[in-house]
Amino acid sequence: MKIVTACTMDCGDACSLLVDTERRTVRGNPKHPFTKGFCCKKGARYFRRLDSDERVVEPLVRRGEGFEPTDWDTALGLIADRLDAARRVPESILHVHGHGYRGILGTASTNFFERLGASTVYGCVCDDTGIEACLRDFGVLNHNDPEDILNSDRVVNWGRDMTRCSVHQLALLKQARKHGTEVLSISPGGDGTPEFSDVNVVIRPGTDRFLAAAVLKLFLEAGDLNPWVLTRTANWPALRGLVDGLKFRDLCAACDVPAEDAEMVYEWYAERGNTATVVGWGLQRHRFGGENVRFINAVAMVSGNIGVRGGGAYFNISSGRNLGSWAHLIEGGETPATRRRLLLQDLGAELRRADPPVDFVWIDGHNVVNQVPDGLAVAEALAAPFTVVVDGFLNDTALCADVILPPALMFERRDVLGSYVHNYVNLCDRALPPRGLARPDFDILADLGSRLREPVRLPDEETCLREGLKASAVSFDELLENGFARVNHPFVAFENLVFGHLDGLYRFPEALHPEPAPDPDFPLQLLTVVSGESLHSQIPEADQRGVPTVRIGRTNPALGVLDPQGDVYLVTDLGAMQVRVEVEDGLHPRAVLMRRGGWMKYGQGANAIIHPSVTDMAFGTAYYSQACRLENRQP
Ligand SMILES: Nc1nc2c(c(=O)[nH]1)NC1C(S)=C(S)[C@@H](COP(=O)(O)OP(=O)(O)OC[C@H]3O[C@@H](n4cnc5c(=O)[nH]c(N)nc54)[C@H](O)[C@@H]3O)O[C@H]1N2
Ligand SMILES: Nc1nc2c(c(=O)[nH]1)N[C@H]1C(S)=C(S)[C@@H](COP(=O)(O)OP(=O)(O)OC[C@H]3O[C@@H](n4cnc5c(=O)[nH]c(N)nc54)[C@H](O)[C@@H]3O)O[C@H]1N2
Ligand SMILES: [Mo]
Repeated sequence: MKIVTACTMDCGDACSLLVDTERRTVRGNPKHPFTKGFCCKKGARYFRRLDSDERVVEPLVRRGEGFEPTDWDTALGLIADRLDAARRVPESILHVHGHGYRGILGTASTNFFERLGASTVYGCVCDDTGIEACLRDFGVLNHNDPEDILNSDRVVNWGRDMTRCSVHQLALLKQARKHGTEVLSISPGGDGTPEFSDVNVVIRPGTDRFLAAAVLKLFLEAGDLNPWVLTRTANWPALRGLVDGLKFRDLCAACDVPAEDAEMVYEWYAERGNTATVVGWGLQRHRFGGENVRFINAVAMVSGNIGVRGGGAYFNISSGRNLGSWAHLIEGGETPATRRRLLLQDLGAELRRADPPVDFVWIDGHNVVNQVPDGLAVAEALAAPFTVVVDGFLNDTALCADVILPPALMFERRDVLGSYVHNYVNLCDRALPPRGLARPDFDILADLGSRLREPVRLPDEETCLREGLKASAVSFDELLENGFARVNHPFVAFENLVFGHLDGLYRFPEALHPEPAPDPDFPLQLLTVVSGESLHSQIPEADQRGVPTVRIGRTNPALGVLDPQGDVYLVTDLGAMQVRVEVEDGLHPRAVLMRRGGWMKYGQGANAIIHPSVTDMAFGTAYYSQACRLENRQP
């Protein structure tokens, strides 16, 4: 049978998919205007995950160092007793939820634990730094329709590796190029951007704000700025004053971009016609990631490319903007006015010092031990509380659990979800029964809630879906029929230069922070970038054997003393791991590139040696500011 469903993985392409349940194949829905009949490798191979021998398909309870299978009644009975005891001090409960699965029903655990008054986490491992930067500039999160890239004369892509993170944006860009759109990409190199770019500019990691400021400097010097654009901004004199006081050569030196290249970027923005700006997620995973995004947005604005067809600045939209909440329909429990919040990026230390202590932890959709910095500290801290992990695989987080509950995975449950790139809402229909004893997260919580001494009752699934769709007036019945629905938003964001701030004006950044000087003991920078093969840590275990690979450029100073063929260790202030080194052209000399997601249990998880540190905005994670070195000697 062929069923129209959708991908619930944390990826902006959010594809509508056709699943053939007999042949166990997946392809893109040809009727979906964004998916256009094809899907990426991680979607196409999803049956490998569903049918994997490694999958957990029955509840497991800890017995000493290992786990024993049990039935749902026993598992949920045990959990309900622990939760009832912990409810006496609601803060002693901690809920940690990632975006391992998305959707309207996917918010169930968040809504459930909010009702219990549980502690939660703050801080972000993904895109909040860039979002906060865009909110400060535009006053609201929005961008042109992704299809508008077809109207661009030029695209300046600041570090988005679409060959891996978004093959559907890549397809649009390729289509645009066929009709003459030119693409310039800026990145530390070693990625897939040359595949779709006419020109590549190599930049020192973390320093895009200086290149953007250099371009602004050239705009100021050229002098023919659009007065209408400037009247639509609240603080142009502040930015002009700041840039006036900076020297073009110093700015180029700060980002290691040759003056000719910075002039070229300026020309791409200054020439006749419209230039779209794409802002990748990588450049906001740095200490001054927010400022990087703000200066890039400022170039798009000053060059007159905001609010116009073929222009715009694409960071992302909110995947929840077309969906509403159903939390108010829950019965029982009481949402408190404030909740205790622990900093996600430093969860190990936060758990250790929590007062009152955390006694009960529920983790779902998040391989938190593997994906947040200093993961080993998180693993260690999870030993004390009673920990429930809802996950289908024995990954680094599940191994810390007292009870592991097997969730139904995508295609085995129903949900509805949006995208952080496009404006379609997709139905993720149930194509298959859950494998083994697995159950949808929503069911698990509904069952658990009804077992509590003071029950917490979830509405039925369809009520939640219908409630969630009210926000965008999408009809549930249309969704059932077509598998997707378009939610209308203006094709061009910020037309007439009206922004989301109360006064309707745009805001420029007013400070440019210097990049911290490199530490002589750790002169390189570790970039743990996405992999095209899988989503984050959702990697088959068989693919994780052996020593992980890092890539460095031919001009990397480590090569002066390093024998790349010998045993090599990647060393940070937090520890060391063995790696294999590949040397290639075009990488910035400071960059050490590693594809993220490998598990610590196989000696692969880089977050074991990445220090907790926050970015300049919204408590994002400065993963890519991690200083490191490579050496042959085991430290
Ligand atoms: N070093 C480093 N680390 C990073 C980053 C980085 O740049 N560098 N960036 C990060 C980014 S961008 C992000 S978004 C985060 C991602 O961090 P995570 O959200 O932890 O991402 P995943 O590794 O995909 O883990 C999701 C988990 O959800 C599980 N899952 C899948 N479907 C379901 C379901 O239906 N129900 C339940 N209960 N579980 C399910 C999967 O099996 C998987 O174990 O990590 C970040 N970590
Ligand atoms: N296949 C696949 N697709 C995914 C995901 C996945 O895990 N696998 N994850 C999804 C999620 S949650 C996210 S957040 C996105 C992430 O998608 P990406 O934007 O690709 O994010 P990153 O992997 O963090 O960033 C990698 C890119 O940023 C560049 N970069 C790093 N530092 C800098 C810098 O300082 N300046 C510039 N100009 N460039 C820099 C790198 O060269 C690389 O090309 O992908 C989504 N899509
Ligand atoms: Mo992310």
